[in-house]
This record gives sequence, C-alpha cells and structure tokens, in this order.
Amino acid sequence: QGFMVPKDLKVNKATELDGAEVCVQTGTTTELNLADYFRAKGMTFKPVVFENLEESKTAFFNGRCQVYTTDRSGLASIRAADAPNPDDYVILPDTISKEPLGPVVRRGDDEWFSIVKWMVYGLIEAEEKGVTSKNVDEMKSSQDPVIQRLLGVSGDMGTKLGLDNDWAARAIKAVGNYGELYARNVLPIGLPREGSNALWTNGGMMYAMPLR
Ligand SMILES: N[C@@H](CCC(=O)N[C@@H](CS)C(=O)NCC(=O)O)C(=O)O
Repeated sequence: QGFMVPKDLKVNKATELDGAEVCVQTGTTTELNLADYFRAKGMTFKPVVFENLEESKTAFFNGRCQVYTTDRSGLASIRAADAPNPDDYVILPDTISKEPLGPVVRRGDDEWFSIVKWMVYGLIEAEEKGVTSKNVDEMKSSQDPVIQRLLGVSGDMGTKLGLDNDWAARAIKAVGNYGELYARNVLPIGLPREGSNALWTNGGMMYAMPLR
C-alpha cells in the first residue's frame, strides 16, 4: 500500500503528509493500514471515506482530498486509467504494507489449485532461467537440469499434475515467462519491477518452489 498525490502538492515522501486529507475506501485493509501508519509515525490525518472504488477515485481527482491511498498496484492502475492527466500525479516511494496479489481459485478443487499454483512457479522459474516465449523450443536442448525438468525433458512434473510433460513449455510459449507477463501488463501502468516484485536473484521476493 502507498500514497498518490497531485504533483502540485510538492510532497516527496509519506512523512510529509502530516495533517493531510486522505481519500480511502471503507471496509478495506487499506483503511486500517492508513490509521496504523499515521499513528506509528505520530502524525494525524483526516480520513475522507467512501463506500466504493468509483466514488473514492472521482473524489480524489476532483480535489476533495490531497492524498489517495490503496495498494500501490491499484494506485498505478488508477493513475493510468482514471487520472485526467496521469503526469499530474505522483505515487510516493513509500510502501507501508505488503499487498501480495495472485490467482484465485474455488475452494475445494485441489487438482485445479495445484495446477494454478505450479503454473505460477513455472513461469517464475522460466524467468529466472531465461526461458522465454521466443526461445522455449531451443531451450529444450539445454543441459541445465532445472530447465530440463521445467520443460518436461526430464522428470514427470506434468504427469504428477494430471497434465502432460509439455505443460509449462506450452504456457511459456503462449504468454511468456513471469517477467514477460509483468513487462506486458504491469510496467505500462507505471509500476516498476523493483522491491519485493523483483526476482529473488535481483533482491526481490519472487521465487519459485523447486519443480520436481
Ligand atoms: N488490499 C486492500 C485493498 C483492496 C482495494 O482497495 N481494492 C480496490 C482496487 S485497489 C478495488 O478493486 N476495489 C473493488 C471495488 O471496490 O469495486 C483490501 O483487500 O482491503
């Protein structure tokens, strides 16, 4: 979670927000994190609270509050999609909570849950190993045992999932590895690949369980 402000406000970091009016959607963890953050810093704020997303965005862009807060991914998409002029707004560098996002499946379908979970790991492993939508076919002749298992050249991961051993190769070819997905969908809205969103090999928190 983070904060977005109009550039005109000339604020560079969250600790400069003492006394600010903050637009926030009620009933969210966002609302609770906001209160925790200001209390912990010994700062005050005036909540401007809304029942739904649409109202809270509109209020912010109409100047009803100086600050908007939600998940930083949400801030980036709201700035890209809803700001009259995205360049007039800045997302402050502070991250005040972890907001991990991922696929959701119906409870109780263990087979499908496994497939979706290992698919995400497979796409992350592919990124770490440099397997892309472009080179996945050539990579099948790689001597790296991890790549061989990922692409079903060795091991039987696909069979264990109730699929065939080409399961990951097919997905990588269709949509790209995790980095390609991120570059296509997330970079364009202005959320750089940094901090916890980076691969563990680049100091981030994104890593795959071993596929075997
Ligand atoms: N992590 C928070 C934030 C959730 C949140 O604010 N989601 C917004 C976008 S960032 C949303 O899509 N809301 C849907 C809606 O209210 O229609 C929570 O789960 O409480």
